[in-house]
Amino acid sequence: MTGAGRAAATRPMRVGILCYPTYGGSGAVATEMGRALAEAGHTVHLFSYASPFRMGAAPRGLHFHQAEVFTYPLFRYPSYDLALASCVVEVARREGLDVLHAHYAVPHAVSALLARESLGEPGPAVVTTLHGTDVTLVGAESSYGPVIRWSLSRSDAVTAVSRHLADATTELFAPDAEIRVVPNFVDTERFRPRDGDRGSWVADDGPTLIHLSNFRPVKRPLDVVETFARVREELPARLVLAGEGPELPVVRNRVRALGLTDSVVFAGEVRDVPGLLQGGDAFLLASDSESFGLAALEAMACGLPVVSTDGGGIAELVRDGETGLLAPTGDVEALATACLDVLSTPERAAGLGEEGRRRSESDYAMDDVIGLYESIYTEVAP
Ligand code: GMT
Repeated sequence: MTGAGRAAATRPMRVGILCYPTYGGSGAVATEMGRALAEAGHTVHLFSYASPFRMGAAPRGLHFHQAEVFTYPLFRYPSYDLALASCVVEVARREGLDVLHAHYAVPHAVSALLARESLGEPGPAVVTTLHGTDVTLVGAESSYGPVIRWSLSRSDAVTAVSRHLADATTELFAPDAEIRVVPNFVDTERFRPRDGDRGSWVADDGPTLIHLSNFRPVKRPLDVVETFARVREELPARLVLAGEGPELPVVRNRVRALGLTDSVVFAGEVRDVPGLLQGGDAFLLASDSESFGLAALEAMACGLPVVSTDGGGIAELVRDGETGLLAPTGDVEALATACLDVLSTPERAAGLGEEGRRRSESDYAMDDVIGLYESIYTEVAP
């Protein structure tokens, strides 16, 4: 069953979701949650600095609010955190909110807590979902650590998208809060194996590898290109690079330098992600670390075998030899061998892809995971 038409598992609630609007997993999860909750009969207010990239046409019950940052000559660093908190307060006073759900701790958990404090008792409950670099990079390597720890301790519930991330958070922050694991989810009705037409990404003369990311350094997109260069020595394959991000210019240069221009497609920020994935034969991820790897789950739901590095929580999702093949981070030779294995053996690819699809339905179905969040909301909301 998809979110459309699904009945709320709990009493209808008024939920505020704070998230990033940009191309990336946490914004995608938050927006799709908002849609699913609204379709189930809850009233959802989505807060961000721009309309989230997966927003589309909002269903009844889903409202978007843009936090406007106030600038003044004295402010060298205008505060988005305050703008967001103020926007939430204004909507909560007007509409009433039972729960504030912060996706990505920085600054959303802090803004949600500030809004609650401003609203006074009883105020909405605050649920914080950790997605990855809010803990592993921003939290660990910046000066924000003490404030992140405080925000986790003051949230009514804290969730992490994988066991690995929950453990890393406990180790780094020792927060005064239980961290529950609630994995990401996929809409298995929309993300499903192709049923015939493979779309326009397909190579006529060989298999297609897909990579989808926000091209940040943590994704190691140059390793994707280096892996593909080795694959290309053996097979007339094509690589589709979907997404935008800071590393893209370097990636383009490397593709040119390796003479791969004719076999690499730069697809940009693709809206039809299921359509993109359905056109591929395997999905490739070379990240330093992924707390979860949402794009890999979406690929699994579309029946693609996943070839990935094994850093972070990815091995919880991609089972080596069952739903994909894993290699150590940075080992482009091993990644290329794994790609060649799946691309040149269709039966092997089909077996891994079928098991990936099955696991996406059994362990990561949207309704089941949204149901987990609904029970957390009822547990903590006043
Ligand atoms: O943490 C980030 O880099 C940003 C975030 C995002 O917005 O894309 O990605 C993280 O959250 C996703 C959704 O939960 C996970 O699928 C990604 O694995 C995770 N990224 C990293 O851990 C690098």
